[in-house]
Amino acid sequence: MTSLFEPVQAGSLHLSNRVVMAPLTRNRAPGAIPNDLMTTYYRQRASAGLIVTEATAISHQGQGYADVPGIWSPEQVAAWKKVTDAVHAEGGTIVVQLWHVGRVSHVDLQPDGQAPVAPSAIAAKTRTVLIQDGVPAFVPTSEPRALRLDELPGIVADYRHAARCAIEAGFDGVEVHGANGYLLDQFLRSSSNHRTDAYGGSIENRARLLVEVMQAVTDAIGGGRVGLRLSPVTPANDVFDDQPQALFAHVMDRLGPLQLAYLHLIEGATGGARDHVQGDTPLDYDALRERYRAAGGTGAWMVNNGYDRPLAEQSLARGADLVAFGRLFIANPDLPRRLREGSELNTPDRTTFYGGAAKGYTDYPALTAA
Ligand code: 8OZ
Repeated sequence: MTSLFEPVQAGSLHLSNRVVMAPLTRNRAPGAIPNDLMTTYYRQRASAGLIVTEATAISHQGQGYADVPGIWSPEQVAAWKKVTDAVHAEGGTIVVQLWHVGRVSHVDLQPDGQAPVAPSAIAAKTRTVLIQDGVPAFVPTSEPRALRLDELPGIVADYRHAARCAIEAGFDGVEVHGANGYLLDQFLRSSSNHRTDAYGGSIENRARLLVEVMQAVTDAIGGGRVGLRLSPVTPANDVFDDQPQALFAHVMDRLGPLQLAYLHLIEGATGGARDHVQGDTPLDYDALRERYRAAGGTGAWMVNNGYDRPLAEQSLARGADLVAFGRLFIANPDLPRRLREGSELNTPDRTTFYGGAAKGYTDYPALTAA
């Protein structure tokens, strides 16, 4: 039986174990630039088989929350280089999650206070975080405008540019954020995409932008260094689709040939019920994996959402290759060791998840030696 603590190859990435640190938004990068505190935080977690960084904006337009980092400028690349060097010095592997929030933004976070962009001019019934008078404030997202057809090549180019920046910054690869109701997911799902051009309507059309982005990023840095996160039935950020099985089966068909490093599936509602149902039937994730394999997909299969060790082992036995842990990694910098030894786990403190400084970020204790 495969163990969580065995090495695995994911495309070009050689991972020392199967315990992945999930992407976690922490809002501690003022000015969208990584800093020394973040370097410490990631270094502390380098024993993960793979670290996926917090969601990181590919452009100013892709920003949707206060104090999240970006990866499009030379200054950001130089700052991320300190993070990747620190993780590599500890023997870790790290990819950056490439993010465009689409409509999940606020005019205060956008270039020149413009409206956020989306497939269609439909507001998300969701909130984002601004920093007002130094404190985080949850505010409704702004009304978006629909992207023009002639703007879509620029979006693809922004992903390509960010992927190149990632390699320059020393990352081992990238994970494209195709989940949780952000831009690429807004294009995929029928509730947020009412376009009547080649990027809306049929499943094939709604998947077009995602496929173009994956092709561009893969061409730029090699498929073996590229992962993708999907959340086929999540209601996060107000997205819905009535035929998720068919939609994501088509996505699997298109991803198979790209020879990606991995696919990262959030099962159910993000951070919520694993058996959340959206659309016609409960989603069959095993069928999606089989479809991906049938399409020639050789990437590792990563699962996420509310995992503990027993559930992770069950999932490996069913065919998963990697398991991503979120909240447990916030509170346990040495999570792989704790899972392996069956040690007690520190409890994450929700009040310090988003924003702030070292408290609830770099001050969770690791076990002492031996
Ligand atoms: C929590 C808060 C803000 C953003 C996601 C990037 O859901 C996020 C996110 C999570 O993928």
